[in-house]
Amino acid sequence: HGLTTALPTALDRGEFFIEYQPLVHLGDGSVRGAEALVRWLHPQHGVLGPDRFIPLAEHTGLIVPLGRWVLEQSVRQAKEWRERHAGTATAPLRINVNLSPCQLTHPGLVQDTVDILETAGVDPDALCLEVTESALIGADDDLLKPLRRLAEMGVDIALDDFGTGYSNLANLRRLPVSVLKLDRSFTQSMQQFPADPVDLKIVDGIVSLAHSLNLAVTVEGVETGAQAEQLRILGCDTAQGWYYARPGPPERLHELAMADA
Ligand code: G
Ligand code: G
Ligand code: MN
Ligand code: NA
Repeated sequence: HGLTTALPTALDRGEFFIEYQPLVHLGDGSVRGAEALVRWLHPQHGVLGPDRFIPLAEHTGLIVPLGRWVLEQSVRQAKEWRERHAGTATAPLRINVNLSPCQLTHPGLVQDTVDILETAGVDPDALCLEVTESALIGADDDLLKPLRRLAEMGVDIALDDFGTGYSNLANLRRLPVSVLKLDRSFTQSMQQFPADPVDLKIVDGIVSLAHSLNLAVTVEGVETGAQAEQLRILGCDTAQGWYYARPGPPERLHELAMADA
């Protein structure tokens, strides 16, 4: 349909933009960074979320230049926040960027990432690349090699939507990941206070395993204070969700970060 024909030129027409959703330290509530979430301002259909066009971009190969653009914009944005916050009590903000499976197999990934960080003058440890658990299931060494090189440089790799795939937990130690992003479904199970004891035990077990492997745990989809509090008690490190803020423009993220500095 219409999206298919408009997508290939949308990047050149400057129709994509990025919203940023804060990542909050559960221990003290401070903003530590943001996840970059791409949107398409379509001339007829208005703002479209990634679910409407990322699958299409993957199918047509546009995801490679689009993903590179998102990475470049996000890294430059992180640089700007860091400069503005220099000399304040705000922790240096970090930026999370989603990688689609097609980008993982694209040979330019490592060099593009290095170039983008160097050009912007941003430390690799300011960047976290999110890869879904399903993209890494059964991953062979060829697929993991670029991620390993990025991890060695200091880029964090997060396993996104963790717990939705067929997690072979023993497989985790083989992956060059340093962050688990627990899927929203775990957060939803913390709606009641106190949550179902079995759900609490499951999350408790995942957090213990993650920490024993030196992985940080980020929780997604936090919508209430009760969820935040239970996830904090369970030892989760970082949270993201509407309870803190919806995805929004970069200026909003700056304000949220300054508010608790
Ligand atoms: O807010 P939300 O509807 O924006 O995001 C929906 C999904 O789109 C999420 O699973 C997220 O991982 C994905 N997504 C958002 N931005 C990007 C991006 O820049 N690249 C890729 N590959 N996926 C993205
Ligand atoms: O990459 P990923 O699928 O995790 O992207 C995050 C997705 O979750 C985006 O679509 C974002 O808009 C959505 N999201 C972020 N916070 C919340 C929340 O608190 N509740 C719900 N239901 N969705 C959220
Ligand atoms: Mn994500
Ligand atoms: Na996710």
